[in-house]
Amino acid sequence: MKVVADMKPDILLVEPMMAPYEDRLDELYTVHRLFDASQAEAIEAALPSIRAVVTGGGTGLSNAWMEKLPALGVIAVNGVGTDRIDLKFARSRGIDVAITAGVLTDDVADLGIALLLDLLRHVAKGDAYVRAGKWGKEAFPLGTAPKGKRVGILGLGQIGKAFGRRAEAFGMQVSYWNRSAVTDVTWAAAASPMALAEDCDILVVCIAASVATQNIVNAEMLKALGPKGFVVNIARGAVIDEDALLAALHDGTIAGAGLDVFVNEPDIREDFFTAPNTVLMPHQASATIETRMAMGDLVLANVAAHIAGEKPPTTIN
Ligand code: 8YV
Repeated sequence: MKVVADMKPDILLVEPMMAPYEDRLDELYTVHRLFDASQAEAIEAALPSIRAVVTGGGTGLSNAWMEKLPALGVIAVNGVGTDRIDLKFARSRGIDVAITAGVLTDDVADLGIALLLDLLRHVAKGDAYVRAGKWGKEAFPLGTAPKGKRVGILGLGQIGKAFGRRAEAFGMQVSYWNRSAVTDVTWAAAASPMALAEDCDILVVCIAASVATQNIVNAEMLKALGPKGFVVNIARGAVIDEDALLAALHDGTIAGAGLDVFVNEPDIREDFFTAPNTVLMPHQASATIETRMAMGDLVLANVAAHIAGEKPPTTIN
């Protein structure tokens, strides 16, 4: 006789989620954890019956994996980025790709502001200075006021707009460049990414990663930004030419950078560790309890809808 547990649908969890959401997945499904090496054999055996994949925005799912999963009907992304998923290929196999649309916008914009303020006001540097017992013994550098500075937002989607609204509250001047026309803002639109870099003090990268936007921030743009200019990246590492960025940071072509994302996470280039005036975060922009819960709810809803034979509510392909 079959036990009930065996009748639960099989799903593949590519990277960990908040514990209550993993618990809920375990209640409803037989969860195969790709990040748990001890499960490798069991996953191999379960490949034909896996009906849903839960993955992160930065991790996605390769075509090779989709081909290994004949029963796969939904990829539920715990994030909004789909740059690591071939959406057309998924569609051609009848696989819905669903994201956590709308719920992480504010937190990602907030982290962008945190990075910007840190660059200008030296929070991380001040913390290290105090802990090292240097207060009163060594001079601490003056900061730079955000008020009146020009922020150039590359990619004016939901996150870019949320960042712009926040920057305005700090008295900053906002301009942007976006691939398509944006009609619901009054900020100045730059004619090109290069024109944006030429006319701003802080270049804030919010653009979605794709083949078209890979390395869109290149050596020429960093040169145009100049030795007083900063870069903040809350999008994806791949939208900036990392060789050019590291060179520009180390040789003073730009003043510094606040980075939440990198090309090869988590094994990022060691040159970042010694880059001057640079604040590094381990890809945390959406990582608040509140937002990860809202994201978890959407992931659960998307998987449940597919298993129930319905369209996952935030399908995008
Ligand atoms: C998450 C993200 O950190 O939304 C995205 O695309 O990269 C982030 O929100 C990631 O999806 C969690 O794995």
